[in-house]
Amino acid sequence: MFIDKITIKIKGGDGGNGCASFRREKYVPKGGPNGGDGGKGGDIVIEAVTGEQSLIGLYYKRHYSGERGKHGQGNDKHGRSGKNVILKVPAGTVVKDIEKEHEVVCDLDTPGKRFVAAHGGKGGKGNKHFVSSINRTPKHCEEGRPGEEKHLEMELKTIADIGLVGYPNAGKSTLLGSLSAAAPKAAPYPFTTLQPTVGIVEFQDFFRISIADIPGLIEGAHNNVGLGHKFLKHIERTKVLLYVIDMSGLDGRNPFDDYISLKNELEQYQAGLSDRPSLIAANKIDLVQSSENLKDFSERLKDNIEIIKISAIDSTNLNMLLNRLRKKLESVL
Ligand SMILES: Nc1nc2c(ncn2[C@@H]2O[C@H](COP(=O)(O)OP(=O)(O)OP(=O)(O)O)[C@@H](O)[C@H]2O)c(=O)[nH]1
Ligand SMILES: [Mg+2]
Repeated sequence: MFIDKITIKIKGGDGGNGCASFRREKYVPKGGPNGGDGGKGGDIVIEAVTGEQSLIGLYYKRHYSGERGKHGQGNDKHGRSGKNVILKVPAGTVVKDIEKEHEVVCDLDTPGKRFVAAHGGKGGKGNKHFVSSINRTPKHCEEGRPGEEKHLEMELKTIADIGLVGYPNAGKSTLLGSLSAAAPKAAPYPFTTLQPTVGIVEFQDFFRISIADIPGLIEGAHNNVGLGHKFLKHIERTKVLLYVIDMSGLDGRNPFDDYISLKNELEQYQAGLSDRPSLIAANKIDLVQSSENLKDFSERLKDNIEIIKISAIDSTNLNMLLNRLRKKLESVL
């Protein structure tokens, strides 16, 4: 199951209570107060990690509490602090506070980034802190403070260098499979891909690019036709778009119309998205129908955008495609 949006409730651990006690020892009259402080409650920490591509890890359990701080004890013994709880989420998760009108609290956009989402409460002070010139035997001590409580929404917006955009069956997953070690499912029917997948390509000089494959888009996606718009958030944060166009037209559509309506869908989703640096992969060039269609496509294309003809299945021109993608990416880094 792929989960890219969930809400959770979290609470930092309560602080432990301070202690009121007095030193009682043989031959030490009026030993004075010696109540220890309570320990601090555990924090709830949210951390971005690699290797996760979904929020499924938080799907079944939605409430988290930090451990309570231990109470202070006599003999100046401080209570131990409560343990922190660390929630691991995929890099790219945006955390919002539901009670503050969905204000963004943290964008965990890089692996390793972490933040304290709910602080544990402070421990209460023991009675020895309340000694004064007029009160040498304070019986007062503090209670621990309660931990912070938050109601959070977490939304995963994949972060990748390149986003693949295309109609169902255009060959996006086949392409990602041929380019990278990722093994996304590819099959001759539309909507094979139901969740985004990120693959990594490493060049000989160890330069790496990440490529996100998302479910196919069709005209009207912004009105929730097909799988709708909801996956477009996973290309929103890519730097370069690669339109993957099926040049064979065997699915009964004209490749140029496909390109125009894809651009239109992107624009409907977010104004300006279709202006992002882009390339076109004219796919399925191994099929006979493709050459004629590509000619027609190139003639009608008015945008200043480079077309690279490829066959994802035969790996034709994929090195050239990768080099062009890299150049494009380096021009925006
Ligand atoms: N002849 C030919 N077939 C291809 C090529 N690339 C992909 N295909 C075939 O096209 C079909 C669809 O490929 P997918 O990679 O699943 O397409 P997709 O764009 O990921 O489709 P969705 O996930 O449904 O959006 C599969 O049967 C592939 O084998 C190609 O270069 N040439
Ligand atoms: Mg696919």
